[in-house]
Amino acid sequence: MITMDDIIRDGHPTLRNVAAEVALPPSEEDKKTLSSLLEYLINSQNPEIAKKYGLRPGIGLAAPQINVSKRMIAVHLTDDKGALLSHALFNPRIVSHSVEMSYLTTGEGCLSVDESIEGFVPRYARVTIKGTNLDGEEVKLRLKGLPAICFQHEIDHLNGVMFYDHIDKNNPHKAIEGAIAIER
Ligand code: K1U
Ligand code: NI
Repeated sequence: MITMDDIIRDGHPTLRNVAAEVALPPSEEDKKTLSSLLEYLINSQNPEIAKKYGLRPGIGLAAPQINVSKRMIAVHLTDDKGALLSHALFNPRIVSHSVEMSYLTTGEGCLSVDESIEGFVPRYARVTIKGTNLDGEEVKLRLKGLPAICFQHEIDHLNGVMFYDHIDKNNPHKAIEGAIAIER
């Protein structure tokens, strides 16, 4: 199982690399890696397991964060209607997005960044994502709200981009014109 010792931190060069496409059908090793990303999220959201192993709770995780520079991500969260959204994807991509933007009023965190970095992170308000799941099926997801933001944060990791790259350095809490403010 993945623990915080396996998660590389800001400054590690892998976090700035563009990750490689996963050859499909995936190898058993790639499937194991992707399953372990999702398993981390599930474990980290279980208070007893998180305490026992010192896991920081997460709603998303990308393979580069465990020093595997391949295009794989997992997301595990409940949406604003209380529905569980749990996905592990190979080669996820944004196939379309809104012009409208959104941001979390509390900003974003990252399991690879130990300190808190304040500021608004502009994200597309709505995205359509395509990718391949652990059963080898192509999935298409239409997302908004926190799930849309979380997928964009994870896909950024595959491209060597960190959430704070998007924050206005001179004015981190500058209003994002026309964007939807999401409270959580
Ligand atoms: O990719 C990562 O480093 C994980 C990160 C993902 C993320 C955070 C904020 C916005 C978008 C994506 C986290 O999961 S940080 C922890 C977190 O946000 C959270 C954890 C438990 C419950 C609710 C939120
Ligand atoms: Ni992150």
